Amino acid sequence: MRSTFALGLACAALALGACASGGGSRPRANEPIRALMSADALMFVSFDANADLTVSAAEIDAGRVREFARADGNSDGSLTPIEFQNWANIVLGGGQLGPYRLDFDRNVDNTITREEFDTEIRGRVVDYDQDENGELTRAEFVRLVGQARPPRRRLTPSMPPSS
Ligand SMILES: [Ca+2]
Ligand SMILES: [Ca+2]
Ligand SMILES: [Ca+2]
Ligand SMILES: [Ca+2]
Repeated sequence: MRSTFALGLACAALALGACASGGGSRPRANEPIRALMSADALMFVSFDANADLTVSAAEIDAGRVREFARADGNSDGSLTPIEFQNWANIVLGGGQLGPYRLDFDRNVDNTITREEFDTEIRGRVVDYDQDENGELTRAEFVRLVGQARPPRRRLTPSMPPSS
């Protein structure tokens, strides 16, 4: 699922420069550098409460709690598809870019539990945190086209073991 997500991003908005149709791998002079950003970067950047341009582990924890509360419109502790969509519209700039609902709802029961939400956010932090210092800097959100790092394997405790 995440590989198709990354492929989709290659041509999605927020890519810097046009998504060339040629697909040539060698950049030419004057060709804009193409980079990928996922809409979750918009959210993570907003977590930087003290505006030091680094999102610390504590800021990530606080932001995760805040965003779940924001998304959970009826405060029942889980997110329906409509609640998720409303949240994505305002926090992720609409539903066109990822992360998508099923990135969170790993057991596909149409409910995003708090655990599923936390697991996905934590996993995304790990994916971004290139230097593994637990903090996110802006450079860590940018991946050049063709150099996207494969997502690391992560534990998804809410998923049943695959048979
Ligand atoms: Ca900060
Ligand atoms: Ca709810
Ligand atoms: Ca679920
Ligand atoms: Ca880092």
